[in-house]
Amino acid sequence: MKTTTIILTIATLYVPTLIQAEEKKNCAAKKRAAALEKFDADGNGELSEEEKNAAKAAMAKRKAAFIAKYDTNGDGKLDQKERVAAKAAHMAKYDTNSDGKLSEEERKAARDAGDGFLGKPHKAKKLKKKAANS
Ligand SMILES: [Ca+2]
Ligand SMILES: [Ca+2]
Repeated sequence: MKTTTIILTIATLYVPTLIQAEEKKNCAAKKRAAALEKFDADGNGELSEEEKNAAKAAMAKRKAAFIAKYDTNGDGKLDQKERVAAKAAHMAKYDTNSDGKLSEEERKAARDAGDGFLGKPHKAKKLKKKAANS
């Protein structure tokens, strides 16, 4: 009985961590695959230094455009309130079935429109939690 309780407690504590780690890993793998698809100009399945630099430049440009769009107080960065507003605008635009989440298809639609949310889904979840608690 005691052993079962201990095992259940350990499982309860560590399973969410493992799931989060898995989500992060999947997210990173998807990002890598998307970057490869987009920036592997010579199609050799790897990113050369030049291709990596092109990818970095494109990301920096995208990030600057994103910040400019949602930086309502004009300080050149996004504070938590601006990020939450950005996320809300993004959800309003791409959560086409209005379930309050972005499915893989909805996320893909945003990416295809060149409007992928900056930040990982698990980070967006954390932001949402923070906003709910404040
Ligand atoms: Ca700002
Ligand atoms: Ca949805």
